[in-house]
Amino acid sequence: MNKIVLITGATSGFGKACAEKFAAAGGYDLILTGRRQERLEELKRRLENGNTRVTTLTFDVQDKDAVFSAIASLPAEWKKVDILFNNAGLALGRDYFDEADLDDWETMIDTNLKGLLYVSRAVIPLMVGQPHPHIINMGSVAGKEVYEKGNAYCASKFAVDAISRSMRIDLLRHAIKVTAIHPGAAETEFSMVRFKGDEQQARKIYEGFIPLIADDIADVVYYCATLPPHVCINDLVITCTAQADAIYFYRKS
Ligand code: NDP
Ligand code: 8X3
Repeated sequence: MNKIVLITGATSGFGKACAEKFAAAGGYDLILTGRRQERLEELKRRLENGNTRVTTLTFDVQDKDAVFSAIASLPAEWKKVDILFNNAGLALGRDYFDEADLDDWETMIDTNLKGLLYVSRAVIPLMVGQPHPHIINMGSVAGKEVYEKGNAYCASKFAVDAISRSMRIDLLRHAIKVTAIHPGAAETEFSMVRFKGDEQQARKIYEGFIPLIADDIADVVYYCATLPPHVCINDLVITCTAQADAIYFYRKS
């Protein structure tokens, strides 16, 4: 029987690449979620086949009621989740602490921190009792070290680190594996979102080095998710070779 994987933020970047990876591997049915419904529908059309069933849920992870009612609306045959990939998230702005936009801060905290809490609380009851349940949380190198102008984004990812560690302890009694993955710079829509559509600023982030791509992260998520049941990667930091930590890059001019 196929395992059921629920992916938040499946419309782009890491989440989309993971959906493609699990579908290509076979043996998984996918619950794909995000706000952009047309993208979810396109993915469903593309990935669904004789071996992989796909269902979609459109909701904003910031909206507690929407999260809980979307999960509650799943038909009975989808109410057994084996793998939860808490991936939805974003950065908004890159400004000095004393100049940053308060709305940007609210959105990052509401999405990266509170959204992850809401989705987890809504989905964990569907995981308890599954043979080998696994939660994979998307952190960041920004959740391991702070960098200049990272302020609230870093704080939201430090929180993901703390939540992951706390989940690992509190969910021991349900034998739920908890893995946190912390990537460095990866070229997705992330920087376009962070810089609010400013292509030039977004492109500059990846200038002079080869960044990670979404498929690199999908490979790592898949690897973590397919280890033997008694093996759990707790915490995994991954950067491209040109990045040493959250701050140091080697850029070719
Ligand atoms: P993308 O912008 O390409 O994808 C972000 C995904 O998150 C989209 O599918 C988006 O879907 C979803 N999302 C954002 N806000 C919400 C919301 N309020 N409700 C529901 N879904 C939401 O970025 P990445 O793939 O790069 O980012 C994925 C995760 O990885 C994020 O948590 C990010 O912080 C983290 N990360 C990214 C790194 C990078 O360099 N790219 C490095 C380290 C971590 P939609 O807009 O349709 O709702
Ligand atoms: C995204 C990576 O370095 O832009 O989490 O914070 S970074």
